[in-house]
Amino acid sequence: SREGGQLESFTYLTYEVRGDVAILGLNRPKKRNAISDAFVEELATLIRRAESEAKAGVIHGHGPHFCAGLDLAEHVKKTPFEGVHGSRRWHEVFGWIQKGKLPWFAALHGAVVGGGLELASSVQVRVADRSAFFGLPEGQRGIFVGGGASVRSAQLMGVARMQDMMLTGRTVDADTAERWNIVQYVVDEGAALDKAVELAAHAATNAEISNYAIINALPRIQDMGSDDGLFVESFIASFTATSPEAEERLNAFLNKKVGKVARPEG
Ligand code: 1HE
Repeated sequence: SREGGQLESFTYLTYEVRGDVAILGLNRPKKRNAISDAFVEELATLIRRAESEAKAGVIHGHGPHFCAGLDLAEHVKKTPFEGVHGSRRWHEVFGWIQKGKLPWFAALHGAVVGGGLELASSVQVRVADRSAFFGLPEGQRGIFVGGGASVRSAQLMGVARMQDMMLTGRTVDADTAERWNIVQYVVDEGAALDKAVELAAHAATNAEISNYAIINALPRIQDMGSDDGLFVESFIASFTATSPEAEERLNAFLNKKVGKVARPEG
């Protein structure tokens, strides 16, 4: 069995599969997990690997922070056109997280800033511990967001809050981030990874086709007009409901072989 699978260390990341959950650890703690081009390529490889070996994924950071964003040392050496390609590659790879095969969960602590917030904005569910803080310092660095924040982070928190963060350098703590819809869970310091793995393990037990629709249809439907969105919803609803797996799962419920919907905890 894959229970307690082996932790593998690569140059920038660690990789482990626990049960049906792949766990990717950003592991460049001396540079606060700053993301270079080579880092993005290793992330790309491990996302693809996770898709073939697991049913859900978790991303977390080793060391004192989740992620300090773009590797600024590398950024200064680029031509404008190389910069465009670099940003487009972030979009492509983060796009595999946002609209790929697996549901992804982020466990956040310490700094979640710049490109780190962009990476966190790509997953479906974010868990922050109380040490987490969020910021978009691009304005002070003379740059702009390039890893998808204009779309994904803005959709989470709204444009006004994002402009406040970018213009004034405002950083927000975990509780404010929850209020602002940047994260969905706030837990005690040090508890984010376990919580994210627990949530991912649950998501891994959903029907794969339902997860695929949740991951891929919902963000696309948000980009459509309401009438188009509802039309597409009906086709996805029917396609999933008539699958053999749905029949099995629906019968299991009707025959009282599986649990009911649980009341919320606490
Ligand atoms: C880095 C980076 C980095 C740290 N690129 N090297 N991101 C930022 O503007 C955030 C910049 N970083 C920070 O504000 C702080 O490092 C932190 C608040 C995240 C952490 O502070 P701390 O005190 O724990 O660490 P530190 O001492 O500042 O950093 C340790 C080392 O990491 C140090 O290098 P050293 O050689 O002196 O040991 C730092 O220079 C290095 N380091 N962050 C390169 N980001 C696709 S577009 C996305 C646009 C962006 O992401 S812009 C935001 C970039």
